[in-house]
Amino acid sequence: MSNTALQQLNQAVQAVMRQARAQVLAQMGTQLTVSEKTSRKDLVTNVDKSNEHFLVHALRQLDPAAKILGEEGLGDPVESMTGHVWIVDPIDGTMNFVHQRDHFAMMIGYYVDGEPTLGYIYDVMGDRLYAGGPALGVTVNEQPLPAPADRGLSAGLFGASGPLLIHDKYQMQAIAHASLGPRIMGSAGIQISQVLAGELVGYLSYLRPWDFAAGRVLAETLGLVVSQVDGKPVNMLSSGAVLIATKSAQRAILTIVR
Ligand code: 2AM
Ligand code: CA
Ligand code: CA
Ligand code: CA
Repeated sequence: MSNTALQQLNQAVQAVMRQARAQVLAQMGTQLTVSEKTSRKDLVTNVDKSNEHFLVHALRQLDPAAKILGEEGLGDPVESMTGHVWIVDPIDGTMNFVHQRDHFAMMIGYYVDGEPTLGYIYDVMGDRLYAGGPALGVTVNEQPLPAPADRGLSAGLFGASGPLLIHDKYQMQAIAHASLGPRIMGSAGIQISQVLAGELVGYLSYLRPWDFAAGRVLAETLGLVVSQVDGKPVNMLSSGAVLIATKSAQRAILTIVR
C-alpha cells in the first residue's frame, strides 16, 4: 500500500472511531443491558455488541476484502494472519465501563500479512485517540507523540494486572517490588496507552489478541518492545501473558521471571 493510501486509511479509521465514541456516549445516557460471559468478573453489555457491529461494518466498507476479528464474535472467523486482518476490541475495560463509566477504551489493530501496520487506542472519556503505525509514526489527537525515554524498571511505575498480581503469577510481586510501584487500571488499552506516553515503564497481563493487537503496533512504532514473558515473539492469534515495555524495563523483567 502506498504511503498516501495508508495515510487516507488512517484518517478514515480515526473518523470512524470518533463517530463510534459519540454513539457510545449517547448510549451511556440510556439503561445498559449487562450480562455475564464466563463469570461475574467477565461482563458484556449491549454497547460492546452494538459498537463492535458498527466498527466491523465501517471497516468492511473501508477494506472490503479484509478479515475482521472482533472480541464479541460479530466479525469473521480468522485462522491465519495472511492478507489484510483487522482486530477489534469494541469496549476494553467493560467492568470499568459498567461500574465507573470511565477508564475504558476502543481498540483496532491492522496487520498486513502479519506485519503490524496501523493501531488505534481510544481512551473514550479522556477523549485521547492514539493512532498510527511504523510508516506514519504515532499521534495523539493528531499531534505527534514522541518516543518515551528508555527508563529502567527501578526508575518507573509498572503496569500490573489485578489477577496476576493477586495470584503472583510470572513473579509479578517481585516485578512490582523492583519498580517504583504497581498501578492497576482494569483496561489493557488504558494501561498500554500509559506505556506509550511514558507514564509506565511496562505492562504485563494475560491478554487475548484484541487486547494487544492495537497496542503492539503503536508500542513497536515508538521503540518499545512487545514479547511473551520468556522474551519470545507474540503470536497475534493466540492468548497468553504479554509484556509491553521499554527495552531496559523488559531486560529487568525477563531476568526476574527467568
Ligand atoms: P475486556 O474488558 O475487553 O474484556 C482487565 O479486565 C483487562 O483484561 C481488560 O482490558 C479486559 O478486557 C482484559 N481481559 C482479558 N481477558 C479477560 C477475562 N477473561 N476476563 C476479564 N477481563 C479480561
Ligand atoms: Ca470482554
Ligand atoms: Ca479487552
Ligand atoms: Ca472488550
